[in-house]
Amino acid sequence: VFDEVCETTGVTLTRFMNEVAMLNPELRELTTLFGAIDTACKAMTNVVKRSQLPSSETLGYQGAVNIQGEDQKKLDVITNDILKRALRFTGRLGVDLIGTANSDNQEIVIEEGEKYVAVFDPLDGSSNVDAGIPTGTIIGIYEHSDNCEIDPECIGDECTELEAQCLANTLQPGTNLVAAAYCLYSSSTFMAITLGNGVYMFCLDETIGEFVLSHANVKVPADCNIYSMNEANFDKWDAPLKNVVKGWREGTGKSGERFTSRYIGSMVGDVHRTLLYGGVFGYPGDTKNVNGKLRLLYEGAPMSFIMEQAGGISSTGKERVMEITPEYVHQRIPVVMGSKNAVQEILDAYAAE
Ligand code: P6P
Repeated sequence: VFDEVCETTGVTLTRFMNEVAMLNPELRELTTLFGAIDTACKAMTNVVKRSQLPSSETLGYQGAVNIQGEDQKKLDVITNDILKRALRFTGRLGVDLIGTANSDNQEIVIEEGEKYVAVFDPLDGSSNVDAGIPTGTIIGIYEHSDNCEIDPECIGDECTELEAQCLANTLQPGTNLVAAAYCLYSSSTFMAITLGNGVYMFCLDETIGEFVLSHANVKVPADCNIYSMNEANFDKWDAPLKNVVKGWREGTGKSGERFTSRYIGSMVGDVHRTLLYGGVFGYPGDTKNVNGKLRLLYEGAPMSFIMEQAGGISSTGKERVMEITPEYVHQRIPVVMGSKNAVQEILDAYAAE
């Protein structure tokens, strides 16, 4: 189905989604959501690229901290609002839009009876944006597991318990994802999507204001000698991982070749490069942070869905990331993902310990 759509060049995201919906009527509601994501990513790339201009209103910090205690940047809040507004007005969402930029009293939007719930990280890697380093938006879309009976007007504490019930509709494993996407704000603006039938990448052509198909049915190379991790944590990693990375550095690993290290410190950029060039991106657990740093629900699971759909592997080192059910919205998870033969070296090392 998707290959038929991709036979010609110059396929825009809009046309791609319309043709997918024509060929798969059951995906029609889902493709409507991507119209909103398309618009939101165009708006966000503009905001991000203009954010460093002296005249920009988006410089600096909001003066608050998010639920992880990280300083909130004005850009975090603005991109969160852009995405929520775009998704909300599709009328296709059933529960809340869990953005990391919110504080813990998450605003809940209920459109009864609709089919989907979106989780997202509106501007992942935002601490890099002041240096012009790539950042991105990560989105996961689940089917609404059951209707949340909650008063949309509720505020403050009385929501807390109800909110937990509502959020339970988002506490689903990655295997329940029906779609995932990321937007990458870099030298080009990319959008990568999967609806469970391969990964399709689109590049923003600013002369026409459209995302144009650039890579159809992406397949991550099975082998590639690149590893992408924050090596400042090396001494705190597990022994199996340390041994594999040492082998890669010395050229004594399975491939017998020396690996090179590439790390942007922005997940969307590192994963995008891994999808196209191959290699292994990871944020493993360590003695200080046993679950690493990446959040399962709106970083680990959606990016794992995309990586697996491209023929890669995504694991905690011991189990498939997509099979883990979050216990709470901001749960963190160790992740190693990428070229299946290289990631398999890590999995074999853990299995042998
Ligand atoms: P470190 C960004 O804050 C982020 O969540 C990911 O985008 C990125 O991969 C990771 O943290 C970088 O963390 O500790 O290497 O700076």
